Amino acid sequence: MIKPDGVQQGLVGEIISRIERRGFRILALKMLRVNDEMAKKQYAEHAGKPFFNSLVEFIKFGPVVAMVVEGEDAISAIREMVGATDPAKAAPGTIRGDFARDAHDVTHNIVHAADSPESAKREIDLYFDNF
Ligand code: FUP
Repeated sequence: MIKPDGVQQGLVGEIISRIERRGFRILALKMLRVNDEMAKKQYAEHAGKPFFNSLVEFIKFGPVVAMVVEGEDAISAIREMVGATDPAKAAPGTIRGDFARDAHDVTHNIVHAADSPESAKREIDLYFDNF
């Protein structure tokens, strides 16, 4: 998912290009506004943590681009392309390392990528009908 800050910074094309150039196939893609219910489901594993409310508010503040991506080792490879959660620690060449370096906190980190087949399925079900 390209988060609201990524969309606002005009990075939609750049991020999609990086994914395609690495040989992954985009099977579905959609721009949408995440509502409160979706946001809380997406981040259910973080419920109760100190940053949960700001994370939910952040993902709702503007349109996002949700994608279903397919390819060899897609989950680990895409997470490697995304970079460390904290933009200040993300390596150069990663999406966060290249574009989120001046983010003022960890929440503003441009992209989200599922971290397991289970979370990928849950998130696909959340954002795409009848995929
Ligand atoms: P990631 O999988 O890299 O997106 O990171 P996590 O699943 O650990 O965290 C989900 C989101 O919570 C991150 F994108 C940013 C946010 N977060 C904070 O805002 N503060 C924290 O201390 C940790 C994570």
